[in-house]
Amino acid sequence: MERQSTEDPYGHYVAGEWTAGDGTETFDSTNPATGEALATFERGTESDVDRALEAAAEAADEWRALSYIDRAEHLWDIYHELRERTDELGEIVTKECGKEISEGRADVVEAYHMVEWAAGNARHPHGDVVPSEIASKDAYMRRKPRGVVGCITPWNFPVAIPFWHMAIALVEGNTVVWKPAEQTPWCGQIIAEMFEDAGVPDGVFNMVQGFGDAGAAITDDERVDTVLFTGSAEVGQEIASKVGGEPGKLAACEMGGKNGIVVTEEADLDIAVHAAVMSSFKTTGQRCVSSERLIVHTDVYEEFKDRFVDVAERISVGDPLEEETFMGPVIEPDHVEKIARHNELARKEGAEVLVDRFELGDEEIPEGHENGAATAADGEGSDSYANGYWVGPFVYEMAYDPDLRSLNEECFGPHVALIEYDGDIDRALEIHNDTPYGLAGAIISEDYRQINRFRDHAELGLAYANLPCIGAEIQLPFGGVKKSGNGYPSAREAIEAVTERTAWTVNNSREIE
Ligand code: TXE
Repeated sequence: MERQSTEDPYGHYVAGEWTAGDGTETFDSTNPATGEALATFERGTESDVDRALEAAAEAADEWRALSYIDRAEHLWDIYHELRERTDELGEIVTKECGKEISEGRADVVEAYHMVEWAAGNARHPHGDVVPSEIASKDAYMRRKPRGVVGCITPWNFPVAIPFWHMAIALVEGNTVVWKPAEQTPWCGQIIAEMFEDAGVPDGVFNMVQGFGDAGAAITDDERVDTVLFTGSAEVGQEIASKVGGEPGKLAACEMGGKNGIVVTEEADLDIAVHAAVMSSFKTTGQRCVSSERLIVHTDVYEEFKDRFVDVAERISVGDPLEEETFMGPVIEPDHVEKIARHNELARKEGAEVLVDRFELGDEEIPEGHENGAATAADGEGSDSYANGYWVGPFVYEMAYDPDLRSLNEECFGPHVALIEYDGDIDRALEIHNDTPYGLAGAIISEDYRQINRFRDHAELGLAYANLPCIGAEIQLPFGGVKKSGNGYPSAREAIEAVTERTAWTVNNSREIE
């Protein structure tokens, strides 16, 4: 059923139609900078998911029968739309998830880069020709789509991550049922409109809005062949064990981290401070690759500390729509509380607090704002930002102890520990690797021997040298080890999760074996 009036909630996109679904509940998308509702959405139920899966299963045969290149044509239309609407969609990302505006646009840019990669890949070789043991035989590895792919995505990259999952799944010939994060349904709505405008055949792409129960209805259903998930370690672990435990089903999950940056004794401290600031505070610390542990050699510790603290004290927190803002708000009130709990835990465990701007005090108020409230000069009214979800940097030093929860549990906010180490790179690696996670990390060093040792022994999926630990290029694998994930729900490696391999051997002679 089409939305009848602008008062109606936005619905789900199933089998090529907009539908209000069966649910009786709705939910709002909220601007984290103001606390204001942006739009209202239907909350998907199990039966809404059921219809979406039915549509995806029915559309699967026709979609896989198309050539790679025909499937990619639809994605190219979406690529052009994402490019043309980057500013508009980037602003919606910022309004809905609070990341500052250049990051909002970057989220869309990353999405079209992924679509470009996936659609371009349609013209590249798929599979392998391998030598046969017998001269008269040809031996190949061929790929086939797995069928229906369920995609579950988080709020912190509300446009890029859905395309990490879906662009590859679709070009490889699968149909998709997607549930956007409940915090960013507006981005979900616009992406679904793009699929509609691109004329993607009915049932090939389906979107159900909703919460974790709708997500679980997707992952638990037997019609789903592969689940691609990005989100928390808890949910990812649950999905990986449920789905991964079933024969014939696959899950590729990418979760969070407790990422570290190692600064060695001869590091260039300009690079080190820049890398630490970008990695700890960009996206207000809400990236899976954000660093929450800075492991610094004793020879440079004091100087690094002074310089890092100086920036953390001055960094601008404010209106994410302003280009000069460095940190916007965090996603929701629960997240403010979660960060407060982590700050408190660090204190209880003996942290020496160096910067505490959790509650923005009068002297720390970003220009143009008062207690997080926009001033009249912003043209937004005097208190439109008063109800936003604001927190500032929290920096502490902590003597390393493997049992400290604060050095092991992900906060997902601008919360960062400085840990001093004495000794060689192996001591730094011992501290670095001592977390249950293994997603991303960096080394800042001028010594290639230390850099190479870090590359080879840091327990990570993404490793950087003399760079912030902040993102990845889409043509590289994106995923982690240990509690950070199993598999790679993006780029080239995601092809493994969304295709089956057939070992295909052909006898070219008339010999009977
Ligand atoms: O994640 P969830 P949340 C971490 C970060 C953050 C914490 C919680 O520490 O504070 O996770 O964030 C859907 N079956 N990261 O609550 O709950 C859910 O509806 C199937 C790191 O956002 O994992 C949403 O669409 N699906 C991360 C998606 O899973 C379920 C980014 C993510 O939600 C489900 C985000 C279930 N049982 C958070 N329960 C990163 N890797 O960057 C929830 N969902």
